[in-house]
Amino acid sequence: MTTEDRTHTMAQRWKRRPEGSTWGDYGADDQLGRVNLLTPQKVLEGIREVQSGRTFCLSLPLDYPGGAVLNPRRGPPRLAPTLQDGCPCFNFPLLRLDGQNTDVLCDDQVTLALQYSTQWDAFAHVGAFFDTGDDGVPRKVYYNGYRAGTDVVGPVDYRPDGDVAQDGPYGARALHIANFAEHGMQGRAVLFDLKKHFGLARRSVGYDDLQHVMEADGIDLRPGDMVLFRTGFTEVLLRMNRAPDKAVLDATGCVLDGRDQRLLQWVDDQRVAALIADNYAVEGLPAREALGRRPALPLHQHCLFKLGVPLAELWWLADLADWLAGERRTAFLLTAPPLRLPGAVGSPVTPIATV
Ligand code: UVW
Repeated sequence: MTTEDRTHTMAQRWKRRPEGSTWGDYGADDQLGRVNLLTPQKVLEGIREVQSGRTFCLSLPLDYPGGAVLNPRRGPPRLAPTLQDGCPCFNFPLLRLDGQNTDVLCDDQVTLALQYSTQWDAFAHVGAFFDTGDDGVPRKVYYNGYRAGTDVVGPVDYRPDGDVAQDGPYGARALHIANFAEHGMQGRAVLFDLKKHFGLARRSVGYDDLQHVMEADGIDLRPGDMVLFRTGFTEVLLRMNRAPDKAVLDATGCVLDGRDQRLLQWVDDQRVAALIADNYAVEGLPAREALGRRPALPLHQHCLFKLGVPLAELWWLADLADWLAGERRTAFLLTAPPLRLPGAVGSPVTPIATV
């Protein structure tokens, strides 16, 4: 693409970008944001952190949390056999197809809320109203000015003067999760053990707290690192055995304070490639009260909409965090590709930490 083409495309999508955003910094049509910092050099940096070759699975079983308590929109996965000529293909004797066959076959499918359990958020997960045209008209847009309705398409165009049905196919045509899969979510990562420092009671964590943990644990945070926060949330959740107690969970573990401007600036200044937590939403929801028009999900808006920093939630970090603490280490190689599922705005993930 020539410079002229880029300018043209950028001019079409936005004239004005949100203050403090990275829009355009990685190219007019960029869909990766700070994931661009996961370069081959960053992968090598991650590999240089590997000393023992031991691996840790950082996923919950995907049928956790159980029920639809954390988010009523998201129910547990439903597995079912595929059908072979109308018959459930589970323990299906292939001799039904040919009397000489000796095979027995199982084949299944799943209905899965993509953000039910251990997950990545794509940039198309959270957008905002913003005056990209610099003409006083707020438009529904996503990272780098990609638009609701053309780039991110749902069945309904929600307008102030009435809802209008839209034609499919539905899904994100830009900023979908497959972008991260294709790039490869691999590189150097560091872990902040908030549970170790602040305990298991609910606590809103801001910039000062993160500075304290960095200094206390000697965390060597570098540009392009993926940053993980262990809060202990999924440890309490796992013990609930798929019957989560919302009142207990609402009082459990640290959450980032998305209204702390110094914390938001820190995420930008440190040039992190991703923010990952073992809790639900990474940030505290509902967020602290704030006057006037403001995002309900301030950290989501800062990361997914402005900076292009992916968020990840409900990871299983206990085993890794305990091992790292025992070794007085905080850095490791993280390999965490989402599903290469075009159109999706989130994805389950089975991340592997290699130490
Ligand atoms: C919300 O809808 C709050 O989503 P997330 O799982 O990213 O917190």
